Amino acid sequence: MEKKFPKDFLWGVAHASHQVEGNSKGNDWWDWEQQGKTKESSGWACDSWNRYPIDNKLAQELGCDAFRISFEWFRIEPKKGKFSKDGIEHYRKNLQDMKKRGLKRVVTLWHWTSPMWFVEDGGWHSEHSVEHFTSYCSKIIEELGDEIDMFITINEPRLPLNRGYLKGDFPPGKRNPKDFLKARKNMIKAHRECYDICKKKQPKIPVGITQFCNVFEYTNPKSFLWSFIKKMQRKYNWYFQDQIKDKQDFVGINYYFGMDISLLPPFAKMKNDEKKLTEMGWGVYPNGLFELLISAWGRYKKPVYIFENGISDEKDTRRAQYIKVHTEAVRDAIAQGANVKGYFYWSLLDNFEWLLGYSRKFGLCEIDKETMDRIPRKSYFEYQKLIAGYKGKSQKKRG
Ligand code: IFM
Repeated sequence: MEKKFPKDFLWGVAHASHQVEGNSKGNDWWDWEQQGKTKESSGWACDSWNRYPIDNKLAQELGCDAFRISFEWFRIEPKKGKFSKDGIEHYRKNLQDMKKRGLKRVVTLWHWTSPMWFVEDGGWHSEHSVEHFTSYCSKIIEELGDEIDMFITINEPRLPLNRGYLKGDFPPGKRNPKDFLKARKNMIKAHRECYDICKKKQPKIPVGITQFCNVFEYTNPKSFLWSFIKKMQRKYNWYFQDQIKDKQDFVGINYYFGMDISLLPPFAKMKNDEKKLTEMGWGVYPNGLFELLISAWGRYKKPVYIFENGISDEKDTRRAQYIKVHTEAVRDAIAQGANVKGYFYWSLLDNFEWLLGYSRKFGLCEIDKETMDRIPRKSYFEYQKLIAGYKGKSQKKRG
């Protein structure tokens, strides 16, 4: 089967403010880091706050059509209801620089970090959270709406909720199911209201969320538990999108790995294949992406985007192959009729990987921590070739 990607397919890279900008004094993750809850502090990160034109140039030279970034809420609204002109102008310049380079601007409003005043006012589990978030969203749309091509309100809501309210290793560090439910309800409400705000003020900008998705691989597919687990997997993956299905213009998927489960009674045992594990301990499973894309398109009939897919691979021996097999899975899903419109590699740069600090290396480029120079890895050039190849000619089906 021969199949090209659609002409308007977006090839991209992604990163997020707290993980790359540096010096994020003023948000809750910075505070969490100072409490010693992470391997190390984010510090100056990649200094992308100052070096964003270099990052944009790297994305442009890769041959990307789009760059996914996020805004850092405390830089835009350092005090409740008081917006920073400098913060807004900074992001405007960044967005204009991207446009100049032919990059579509995909902006995430909330990629896990909140201003301290928001946390002190109760955080996501407080009833005020929706009002605070929608006010931030309104300001962004009013001020920067003309410079945004796609808008993601919330990145992977499930992770900060599970980890922040059940496991307690992300801020706000709670283990409280009641607060978890309140926070989840508020996030859903906040997204729904933001969607309406955007549609009123900038109806042309597509709006949605993006979700971290899990896929289970089975070693004994004939087990009676098979269809039950598959059903649970779908419920789990699509919970948020189900709640907002009338308020999303696309379906965003972040996909990294599959989990191999041996259904050995009495317990289902997680059994990732050692050989395939990445530095994150994740199993490489491109068929999982294929399955998700088919499922997302079938369920919602809205354009589907992979807003994150990547591998931590310090020696850079596996990254190019990882991208190759996953993009082939995307191409196959398109060939099967799924309306997939974009693929974003996570990440352009090695960046701050939350609890794990800088010990994980997802970047197409490494960072020289002394000079903050970006050093493209071999896989940067492989991805560049791959994009050019896909744009230029039709490809053979994967083996
Ligand atoms: O680095 C994170 C990102 O912030 C959210 N999605 C998963 C990535 C890799 O763990």
